Amino acid sequence: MISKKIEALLNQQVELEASSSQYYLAMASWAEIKGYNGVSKFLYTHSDEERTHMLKLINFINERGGHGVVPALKAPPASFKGIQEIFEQILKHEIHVSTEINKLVERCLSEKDYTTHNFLQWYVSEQIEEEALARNVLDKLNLIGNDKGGMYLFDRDLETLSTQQDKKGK
Ligand code: OFO
Repeated sequence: MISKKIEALLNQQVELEASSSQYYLAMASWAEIKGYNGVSKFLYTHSDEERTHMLKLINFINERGGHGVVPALKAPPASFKGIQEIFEQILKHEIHVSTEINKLVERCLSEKDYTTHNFLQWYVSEQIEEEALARNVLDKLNLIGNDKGGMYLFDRDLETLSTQQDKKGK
């Protein structure tokens, strides 16, 4: 059984994962209409992953005697300045998500809720990966600069990356 406080905090995390999914979905759709097929595929996959993160939380809350609540969400932005800006926003967003996960972990320790603490370890590792991935993509974009040919190859690379993510089946 989880405490009311932990249940509320986990539900806040449900909302954050759901809004991450919507955010990346908006980015994917924008990239698609701008002709960045690889980037958009990568972002669609990323959006799906975030939905999985949300579902995992809902299922856990329910298993532990709470109620995973489906949240109302604010609309994400519809357009973006460019690909660089998108990945900068992703990195910023993921750093924020990591901070929230860490707060939750701390709270579990102070309440001696070791079961939820254990469950959250998956998210702790996932955040390390997500931040590293965003940094890695930004490094590539910085190398490319304004080179159009480089951007074409980058877009193709991201398509491959999204297929790998798909296979990982998160
Ligand atoms: Fe759910 O990992 Fe990103 O936000």
